[in-house]
Amino acid sequence: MKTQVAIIGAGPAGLLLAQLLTRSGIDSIVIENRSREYIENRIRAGVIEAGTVDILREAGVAEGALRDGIVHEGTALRFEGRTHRLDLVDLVGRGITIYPQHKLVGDLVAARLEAGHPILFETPVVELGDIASDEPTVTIERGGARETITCRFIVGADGFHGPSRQALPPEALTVWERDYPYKWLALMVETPPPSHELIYAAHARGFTLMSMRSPSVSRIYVQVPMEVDAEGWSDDQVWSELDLRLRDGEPVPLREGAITQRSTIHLRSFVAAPMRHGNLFLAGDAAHIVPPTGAKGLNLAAADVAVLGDALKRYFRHGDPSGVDDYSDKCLSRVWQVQRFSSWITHALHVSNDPFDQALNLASLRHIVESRHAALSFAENYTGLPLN
Ligand code: RFL
Ligand code: PHB
Repeated sequence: MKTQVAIIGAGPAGLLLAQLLTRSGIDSIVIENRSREYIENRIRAGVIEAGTVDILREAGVAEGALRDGIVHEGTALRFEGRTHRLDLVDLVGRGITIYPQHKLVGDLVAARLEAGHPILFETPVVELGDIASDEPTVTIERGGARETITCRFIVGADGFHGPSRQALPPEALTVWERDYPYKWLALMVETPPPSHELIYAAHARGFTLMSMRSPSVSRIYVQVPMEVDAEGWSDDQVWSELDLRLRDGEPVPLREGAITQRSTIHLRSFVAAPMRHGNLFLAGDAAHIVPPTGAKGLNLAAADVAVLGDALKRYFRHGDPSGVDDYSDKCLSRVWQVQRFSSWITHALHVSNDPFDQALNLASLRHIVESRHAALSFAENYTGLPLN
């Protein structure tokens, strides 16, 4: 098989890039380890930035998000028993949209298949070859046999655990990592969200995030001790803990409902640079991870591929290599801004064992609700920094 761009991974990064390339008349093959059913049901992110909606629009795949997405003009920070609403639209002229990542993945898969372009599902990439050459290769495994795809560029959009980053010589890569001493229990709950917008609640017992997937389904993240696994707390324990965290001062009116899905999330920051080596590009979680507190992972993946899509268009259509040469630096400068925000908001909302740090955390939350300048900075980052 031969193509212009071999894309490893049918997550948001790989599928959106493929769509942008198709719109520019560039041929690609998307290779995905998992089944279509699996990726269309994998529960992950829920918040998309206004800038990400613009990228979806440009790619011709915004219909679902515009039709079924829930637009939020504000968001709330809760601490010391009070819920403080921040009017994002008033502050920076844009809000955020709640649209489940797996639905977006479904939209992208449908758009690609309807246009007659293939996705090789249930096909693991087992090797990347000749990445320094102008004809790099991707080896896949199908039906027990190995096949090779030859291309001009490989894009590793295969997430944090994929093989692409590992294909770089170790000496070519610099890695920055931080594991946070925090763990979340992520729940899908059949209960109406207690507020029509999100609530980020800091409490001495731990952090809680009240998000949603629809008017009748809440997505709730509860900070739990590191040793608690997905089934570690009974439903009763979950509800009594939520009650303790949300009832003091001005209580959050949360009704109990059936917990239909549980998982746990470790909070981590990670950056690998550069995001290009030879003719292999890394995009999305393959190159960077942010703790989910700031709702940025999916949006960073979309920003990467918007830059890469444009760069590849200039390369293939006009023979101009400047975009592909700038790709890594351009993305990384924004990635570090997003790391800064995600790391800061993670610290600010979680309880620290160090009393001095804990007092600083409360001071930074108070600063946001007391100073319009601080609120503006929060809103600018939370709703998404510009691409350029
Ligand atoms: P993905 O989505 O992990 O996709 C990578 C794909 O590559 C495939 N793959 C392979 N394919 C072929 N051969 C191989 N050898 C392969 N190895 C792997 C995988 O099967 C997979 O399909 O990476 P991508 O595209 O970079 O997208 C990144 C986002 O998925 C991620 O950043 C977000 O989900 C993070 N995130 C959030 N981001 C937001 O912007 N807003 C949010 O509200 C938000 N909430 C979240 C989140 C992540 C969460 N979890 C579970 C980590 C909430 C959660 C709970
Ligand atoms: C989600 O709904 O999954 C979500 C919302 C806000 C965040 C993180 C995740 O900050």
